[in-house]
Amino acid sequence: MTDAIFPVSDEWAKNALIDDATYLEKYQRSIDDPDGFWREEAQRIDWIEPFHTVKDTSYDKDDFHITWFEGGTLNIAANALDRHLAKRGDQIAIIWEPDDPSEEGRTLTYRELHAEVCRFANVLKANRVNKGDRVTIYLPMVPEAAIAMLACARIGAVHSVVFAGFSPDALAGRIEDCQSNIVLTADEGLRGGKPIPLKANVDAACEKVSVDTVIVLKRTGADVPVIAGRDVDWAEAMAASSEDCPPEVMDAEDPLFILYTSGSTGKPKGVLHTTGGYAVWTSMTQEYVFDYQPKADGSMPVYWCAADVGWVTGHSYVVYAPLFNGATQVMFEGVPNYPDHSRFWNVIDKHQVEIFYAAPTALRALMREGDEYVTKTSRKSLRLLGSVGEPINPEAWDWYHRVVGERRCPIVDTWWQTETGAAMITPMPGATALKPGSATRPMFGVKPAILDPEKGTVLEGATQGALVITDSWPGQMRTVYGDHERFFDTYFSQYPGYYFTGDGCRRDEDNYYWITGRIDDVINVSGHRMGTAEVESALVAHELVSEAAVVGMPHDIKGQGIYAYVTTNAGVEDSEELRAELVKWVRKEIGPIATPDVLQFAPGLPKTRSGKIMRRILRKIAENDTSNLGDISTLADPGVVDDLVANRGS
Ligand code: 6R9
Repeated sequence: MTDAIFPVSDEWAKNALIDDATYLEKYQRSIDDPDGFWREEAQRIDWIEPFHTVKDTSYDKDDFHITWFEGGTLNIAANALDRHLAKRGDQIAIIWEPDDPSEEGRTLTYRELHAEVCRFANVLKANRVNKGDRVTIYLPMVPEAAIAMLACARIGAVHSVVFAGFSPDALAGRIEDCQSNIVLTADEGLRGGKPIPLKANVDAACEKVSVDTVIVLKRTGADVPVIAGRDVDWAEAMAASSEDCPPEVMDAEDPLFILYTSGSTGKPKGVLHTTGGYAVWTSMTQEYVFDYQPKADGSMPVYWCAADVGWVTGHSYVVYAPLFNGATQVMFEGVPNYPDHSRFWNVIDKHQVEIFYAAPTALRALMREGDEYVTKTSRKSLRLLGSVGEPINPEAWDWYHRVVGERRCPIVDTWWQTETGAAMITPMPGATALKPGSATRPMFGVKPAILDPEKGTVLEGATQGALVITDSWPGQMRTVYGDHERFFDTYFSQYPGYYFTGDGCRRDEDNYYWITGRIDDVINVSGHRMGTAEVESALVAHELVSEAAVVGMPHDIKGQGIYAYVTTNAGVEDSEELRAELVKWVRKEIGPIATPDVLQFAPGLPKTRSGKIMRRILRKIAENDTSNLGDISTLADPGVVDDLVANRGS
């Protein structure tokens, strides 16, 4: 199965923007002459002032800097909206599909979206938001989430979108870290028919951090308390606001957004992206990866990226790149299994979606329910499928290809990260022969290398090791908000001169790349990153817990699950009640995605004499691979291992 190769079909090779020869030629040029290549690609964006320097970057510690398109000025919202008005004013930009299919959806043309964004930009201004201020967005998947993000970009405010599934504590931490004075939220969210108490969560977060303003959108109409002097009604503010809002002139390197992501140390990092490079990079990748071009009749194919705006995929491939490229896209509020397991495919039929982009975890969950939920729908409109968030196992790839796409739709398995802004290693449908489970070849301008993880030396040819990127690309993150040193330390110190991705990778004889998963202390749960340290610090924050160690474990649906080893305080009785309470505690501290799948009480953890927890052993036990635990002679107390194996949880 893993040796299978799916060549590009004649039809795709003929009609796609990029065929194989073009890919090879363009890729080579992007590496040999980055300045020339990017100068040309940058013309896809409307600049107010042209840039004078394409690229000025160095990963050296003493001269560390990353600058793209210096001297250039632009506005992101104007690129997403204003410039389309003449030609596409009446074209639909967003088709909003609500959680409940019996509820009426909404469509917004480019003209309508532009008007809403301008109006909301004025609402922000009226609430004292200035250029450079941070705006926290805690909204469900409704058009207002995109409107809010674009409104920030229009006035030069920096948005920080917090996934609406995060807990009040996680929200408070993010508000505090970026010193945001304003939160945009809704009364409630709706997912799979269940209300999510967003406003109540914001109120709870605001008991820990104070903000001046909370703008509240009515989504369900639930009765939520209004705090006088702080809370503002979204619709009322919009009604009182003008549609006239000239876009702010932004420098190429002005911040666009902060998005928090988990790393291998405790606190989530505020990944900061800037304006010019991000615009060029996301727009270019969306066009080539999804072959996004007008159809024969001049209309744009309907595109659907099923990611939530709370994640980077929702930033780059729902809000920004599709709008830069004049797309018509579906924005989906719901979940794949509500009202039943056909929902994705019904939405595809309803809106005649041609390009569909989703995460392996959702596909695996649907695959388990049987083919009938798929085969009873038409899906005739589909031409291209995408995958993102984690390695797609060959079984899920095969199902996606054979059952969902009826063998006629290529699958673009796009490897990238919050930090990279957009797709880095990915097929292009007209250019790349596919191998199930491989993200295939690098995007233009991306120079991957594989290093020996221990020695840091470059490994050539078919090999396996740590994946690094050799040079900068325009959409690279620019800093960790408020902690530039942490930016350097996290990504550039381990292997000097390289950007270290944190991922392991194999390269085969055809120079195809196969991502093998994280090699740092990050777990990928359903495509969402969880730092083991984050879950550990939540656990030890409980008064009965003295120590915790968290590792990933294989999980059929989620890809990886969370396995927690917990040592309780002396004298505490380990019980099922306590286990349930600790699981609930983690959900409350971080959010449901951090829910431990297994929580094992451990009287002791395997530690070296210097006190370092040997995670390698804990991983093996979690994976139920206990026949060969490797060398445990350096443990301070090898006896603890027997106990852990004997009491392995499941
Ligand atoms: C876009 C996004 C990044 C991590 C990344 C890697 C994993 C993402 C993947 C993939 C294999 C793919 N990952 N896409 N692994 N194949 N196509 O997911 O960003 O949430 O920051 O996660 O996800 O481990 O390092 P982010």
